[in-house]
Amino acid sequence: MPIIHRRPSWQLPGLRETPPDVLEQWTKVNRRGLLRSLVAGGAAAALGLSGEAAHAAAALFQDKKKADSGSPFFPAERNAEFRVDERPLTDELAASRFNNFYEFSTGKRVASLVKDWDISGWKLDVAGLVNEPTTFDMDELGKAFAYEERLYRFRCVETWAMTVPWTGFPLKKLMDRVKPQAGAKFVKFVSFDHKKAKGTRRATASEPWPYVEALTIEEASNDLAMIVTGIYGHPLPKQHGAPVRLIVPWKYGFKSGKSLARIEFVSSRPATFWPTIIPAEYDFLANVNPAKPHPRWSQATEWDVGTKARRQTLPFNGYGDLVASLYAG
Ligand SMILES: Nc1nc2c(c(=O)[nH]1)N[C@H]1C(S)=C(S)[C@@H](COP(=O)(O)O)O[C@H]1N2
Ligand SMILES: [Mo]
Repeated sequence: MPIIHRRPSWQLPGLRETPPDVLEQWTKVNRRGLLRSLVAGGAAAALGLSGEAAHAAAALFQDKKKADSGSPFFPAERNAEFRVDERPLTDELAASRFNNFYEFSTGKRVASLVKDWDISGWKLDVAGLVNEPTTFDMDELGKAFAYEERLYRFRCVETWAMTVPWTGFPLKKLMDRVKPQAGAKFVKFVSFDHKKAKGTRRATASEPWPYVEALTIEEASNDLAMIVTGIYGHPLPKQHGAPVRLIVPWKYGFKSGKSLARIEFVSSRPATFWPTIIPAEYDFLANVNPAKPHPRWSQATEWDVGTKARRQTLPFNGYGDLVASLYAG
């Protein structure tokens, strides 16, 4: 059975953007089990696919195949409260081929560098000033929290943006479970040990690994802040921060730490990765704000990694209704 029939069409935005002729050919190839030859290029020519289209179809199919075998927790039901009406969904393949993940690269082609990175047996520690510190493996996480899917805007400080469906659950639900103590004022998100991103790049001495980000306890309690284990209806591909990451959609993307090893409740504001390296350029709050230029570029507009179209940047990335009150003081 062709995999495109196994899910409702809204869960396959990448496919919807794929030209129908390419999709049709891809489906045929998949059905006949000829994908390997397609990748090798021989069949692509025979089928009349351009090299680029064949490559794109093959890459997307590979991602989906891995994901499909992945997890009993996917796909999760879409939470219809989180609508994004003014812009299109970003093409899945485009989003998964343009990533920031400094443990692996200072460039965007992370997808090709994560192949040998083994994330099996991953554990997430939730610790610090909480009454019930807990370590979750990914199976326990899925059993402990009902996953839902939310369509969110996502905006990098570098001006690129995307609109993608994330799967996971509100951070607040994790907090309710581990029970932060009165002294917990900040939540610290610690990514995996960067030395495990082997064979990729040499870190410079100025980089304060591991990657650390943090929120105030009030920000962390906001319903929008999400612990994310999936994207486009399947488990996160490694380049998107598998197997578990944070998503804070009203802040610039660097606040949304990837591949988390530890979430820690602390009493004072932790030093975080980018503000430590370049304090003049990256502040702790990092709320999306078109009126506040980065010292080296304007933030008034942004461009979509799928369509490349430019549009106005929205204050709080379009989430002002839900979060502006956090910053009233
Ligand atoms: N551990 C870690 N988390 C990280 C980063 C990183 O380099 N390392 N980059 C951040 C930045 S700058 C952005 S824009 C987003 C990118 O997420 P994406 O590649 O899934 O779109 O991840 C954020 N989280
Ligand atoms: Mo970013």
